[in-house]
Amino acid sequence: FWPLACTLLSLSTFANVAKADNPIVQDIYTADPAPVVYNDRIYVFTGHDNNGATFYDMTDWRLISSADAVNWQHHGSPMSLTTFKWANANAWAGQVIERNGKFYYYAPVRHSTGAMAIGVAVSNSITGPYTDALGKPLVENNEIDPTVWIDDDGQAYLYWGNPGLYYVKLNADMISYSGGVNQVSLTTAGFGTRTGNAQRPTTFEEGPWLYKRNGLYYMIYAADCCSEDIRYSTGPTATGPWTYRGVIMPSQGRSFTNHPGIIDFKGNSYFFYHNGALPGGGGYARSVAVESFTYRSDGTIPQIDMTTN
Ligand code: FUB
Repeated sequence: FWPLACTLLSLSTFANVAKADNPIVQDIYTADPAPVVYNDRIYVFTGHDNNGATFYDMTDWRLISSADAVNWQHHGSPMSLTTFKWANANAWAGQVIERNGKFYYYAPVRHSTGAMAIGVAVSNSITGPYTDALGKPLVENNEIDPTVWIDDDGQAYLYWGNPGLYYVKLNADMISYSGGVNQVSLTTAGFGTRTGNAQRPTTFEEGPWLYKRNGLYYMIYAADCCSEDIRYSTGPTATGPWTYRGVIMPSQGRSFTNHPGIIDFKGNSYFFYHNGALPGGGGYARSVAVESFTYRSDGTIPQIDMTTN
């Protein structure tokens, strides 16, 4: 591994948003950031766009970490498509969570039968290597983009989706669930109104990111494809009901997708996303970036613009 120096710059035109030196990985294309705080470090799991790709023909995931959100250490590849013997393509947007000293990596891949499915891999170390926990999909309904959250009462939730939004209540073992698959009713009150797409009347597209902060549950997501922006909804419980809150990051830059991840770390809040900012960048050559921001006093999130460079 080697460190990549990034420098926080002065406040931007938005008084509560600070700019970092982006993208935070500059030697390869990365996408779909999933940050997690562990042992006083931010670990960011990412997808990996291959050079010259003309689709999301991704074959491994990458991991970087930082103690200060400025200097990033590269950890290589903690997991690849070959981890899931039953999968044959599409190492897409995953997320890792720790429970009782083990790390669980939820990732969407294409089952060799043809449908997208979500696998779960496990490791004793956050940096991996991760091994398939089940030898088969955890859930399979041809949808993607898992996000995982453990509530204060110990109940873990796994959401995922495009074009729907679904969740299961994970058991304490984190590799099974009870109660079946639940589909969230995508109402315009909950997820905003999209125009010009009769099949998708709300703005929700994909890439959900669930968390709780100061008693409020947040569902952040890529919206209004294509090009995507990032929007969010909030609710009083991990299963809603959800209230639409608006746009966080407008559609900007050369990637027509975006994918959110939000954490608090050492007194600051960080918004991770991707764009096409590296040379040669675009829809299938994306780059992970980060902006720090401050929640408003009512818990709402200000508009955050991409670093343009
Ligand atoms: O990286 C492949 C797909 O593109 C992800 O699953 C989506 O969220 C979009 O970013």
